Parts: sequence; structure tokens; C-alpha cells
Amino acid sequence: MSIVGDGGFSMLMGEFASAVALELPIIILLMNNESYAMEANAMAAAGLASFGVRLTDVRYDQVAEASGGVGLRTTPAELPAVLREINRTTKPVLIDLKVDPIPLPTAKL
Ligand SMILES: Cc1ncc(C[n+]2csc(CCOP(=O)(O)OP(=O)(O)O)c2C)c(N)n1
Ligand SMILES: [Mg+2]
Repeated sequence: MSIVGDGGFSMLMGEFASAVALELPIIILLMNNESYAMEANAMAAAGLASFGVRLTDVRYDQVAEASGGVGLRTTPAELPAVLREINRTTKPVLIDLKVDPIPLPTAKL
């Protein structure tokens, strides 16, 4: 299983189609906070107003399905049940996990 951010995944999401083509049995857990939260946190730590750090609500589960894989959109509360339901598959699975876009106020940069 690979745990990724929505910003990081969207920069290289064409690679998901490669994973489908190669029939890789992988699971991607995408932490979808609709933001570049690390950058937002860095700006806050530097005393700057945040700029350019919000992302739109992309349906990454649909991107996965359109690429020929399995896409599931869920919440933290439903995640344990979703993980139990995933069967072993030759198709890559992407779990689009909707989480809160909360910066980390204690991070030191
Ligand atoms: C190719 C590239 N561009 C820009 C950056 C700068 N960068 C570091 S963290 C980050 C935000 C990542 O956002 P996301 O993957 O959604 O994770 P989050 O911080 O929201 O959990 C960016 C843009 C980078 N590391 N690599
Ligand atoms: Mg993010």
C-alpha cells in the first residue's frame, strides 16, 4: 500500500494507468484534503498569507475507474470497513479518502 497526498498524486496520476497496464496488485491510499497542506503550513510558519495552496475536489476514485482500475471514495469513519472489503485483485485500487484540510500548526520548518 502506498499512502499519498492529493497534491502529490495529481502531479503524477498518469502513472496509475501504467499500474493498470502492468496489472500491479497495489493499493493507493490517497489523503484527499483538497490542499497542498505542507505548503500552506510552511507559509503559515513563515508568517505569510497562504496562496495557491487550495485544490479542487477532484474525483480521484473516478480517475482510477476511468484508467481501468478500482476507485473507492470514503471517509475515515468508513475506512476500516473499506479496507476489509478489498479483495486481492490484479487491478490497482485507489482509495480516495476525504480528510480535513487542517494545517499542522506545530511543524518546524
Ligand atoms: C514536483 C514537486 N513540486 C512541488 C513540490 C513542493 N511540495 C512539497 S509538499 C507539497 C504539497 C503536497 O500536497 P499533498 O500531496 O496534497 O500533501 P498534503 O501536504 O496536503 O498532505 C508541495 C507542492 C514537491 N515536493 N515536488
Ligand atoms: Mg493534500
